[in-house]
Parts: sequence; C-alpha cells; structure tokens
Amino acid sequence: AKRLEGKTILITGASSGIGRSTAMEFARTSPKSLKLILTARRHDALKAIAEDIKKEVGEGVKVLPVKLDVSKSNEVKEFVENLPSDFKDIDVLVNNAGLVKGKDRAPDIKEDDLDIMFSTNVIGLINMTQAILPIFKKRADGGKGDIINIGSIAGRDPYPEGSVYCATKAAVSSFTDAMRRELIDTRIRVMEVAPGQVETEFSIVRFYGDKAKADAVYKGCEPLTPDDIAEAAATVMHKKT
Ligand code: NDP
Ligand code: 8X3
Repeated sequence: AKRLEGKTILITGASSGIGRSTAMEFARTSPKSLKLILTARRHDALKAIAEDIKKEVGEGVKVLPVKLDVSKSNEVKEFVENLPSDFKDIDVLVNNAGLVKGKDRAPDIKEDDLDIMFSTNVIGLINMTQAILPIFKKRADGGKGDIINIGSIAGRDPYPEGSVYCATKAAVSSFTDAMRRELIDTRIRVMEVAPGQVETEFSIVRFYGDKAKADAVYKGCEPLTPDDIAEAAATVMHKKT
C-alpha cells in the first residue's frame, strides 16, 4: 500500500480491461490518499468506473475521468495544459492504451488497421511520455516519477497474422529500454510490463466487434485476467519517500 500512498497516477486506456483493473486495484490498495486520472476515448465508461471506485472504497480516492485520444498529439497537449491544479503533480504514468485490429497476412493488411495500431500503441505512448516527462523532470535532483509501459509478449515473440501488432509492441519495448538509459542518472524509472494472453476486450476489438470470434480465442486455454496484470503494475512502482 505504501507504494501508492499519496500519489497522483495517470492511466491511459482506463475504460476497459487492464487499464480499468489497474485503476480498481490501485484504489483498493490505497483507499485513502490516492488521486487517479483515468483517460480513454469513452468518457461514459470512465465516469462509470469512477462511480464503481466510489462504491467500493468510498470517497478517499479522488478520481478524474478525462476523455483523451492518445493518438492525437494536440489533444494530449491540451489535456496536460488543462489539468486541474490538484491533479497536476503526476507521480506515475501508466501507458496502457493500445489495441489490435485484424488478423491478416501481408499483403492483405488493411491500411486503416496499420495506421490505428501504430498511431495508438506507438505514437500515442510516445506522445503521452513526452507530455508527462517534463512534470517528472522538474522535481529535485534531476527528477522523479515512474513510467509503466504495457508492452506484450507479442513484442518479443511475434506471430503470423499479427505482424503489425507485434511490431508495435517491439517498438514499445525498444522505446522503453532507450528511455530507461536516457534517464539512468535520475530517479525517474521506466518499466515495461509485458503480459501474455489476457482476456479483455482486446480480441473483440481485433475482430471488429465479433464477440463469437473473440470468445473462440480463449477456448481451451486459461488466459490471464486483467487483475493479474493490475497487481503486477502495482508492485513495480517506487515507494514514495
Ligand atoms: P481493452 O480493449 O480491454 O482495453 C484497451 C483500452 O485502450 C481501452 O480502455 C480503450 O479505451 C483504450 N484505447 C484504445 N485506443 C485508444 C486511444 N486512441 N486513446 C486512448 N485510449 C485508447 O484491451 P486490454 O486491456 O487487453 O489492452 C490494454 C493494453 O494491454 C494494450 O496496450 C494491449 O496491447 C496490452 N496487452 C493486452 C494483452 C491481451 O492479451 N489482452 C496482452 C498483452 C498486452 P477507448 O476505446 O475508450 O478509447
Ligand atoms: C496480446 C498478446 O499474443 O494474444 O498482446 O497478441 S497476444
């Protein structure tokens, strides 16, 4: 619980799956002094999660739901400029927003799918990192804060018909490692959590809303749950000193 106490934590892609579970898990772990900024494109879903948190842990966790598309660099900049003063002092950025679209082999990869995967998973994650890092850097002794990037095993072990998604996650991994080295002389830590298969809306999104196709992905295996990943994310961060 100490790890999270008193922190202001920004989670992208908090409207569903791993992001939603991470918000709930953090709130449960530190129910008295946490501030959570929850972002995604679906604002109504974020507001519902804010209500769920209130029901489960009470008023001790302050939640700010904000509609934000991470792939739009102008939205990201405006978001940071317009943060209310009591939520500006962000300690932790969880770069979780991401998606997969389609299951195709080259040369049949759809251009729209290619665009949205790179602009969300890679450019979106970099946009957010660039926007939040100055907040970390202006702290004493070269800066302090935690960045937790949600990568994937797919970034290390790429599979046919997922080439673009896998390439985006390899990019996340590479960007994370370079950032860690850039910031080695600060107390800004850059981490990657790289899950295997987790049952969320991920496959529903992959198959453009076809729930039956998505369910078939998890038949006969035991996928991780988003709560498993949320617990991992909670334990990797700094203890506040
Ligand atoms: P979900 O589809 O359940 O959640 C994805 C989240 O990302 C949603 O909240 C969605 O919100 C958000 N999102 C998508 N596009 C954008 C955007 N442009 N701007 C802001 N938010 C966006 O899937 P998961 O929880 O599984 O995925 C979360 C992360 O975990 C992703 O990065 C994924 O690649 C990664 N991952 C998933 C695995 C799995 O097997 N499920 C395994 C390994 C990693 P909204 O639609 O409201 O914008
Ligand atoms: C999601 C993991 O292998 O199901 O990142 O695509 S996988």
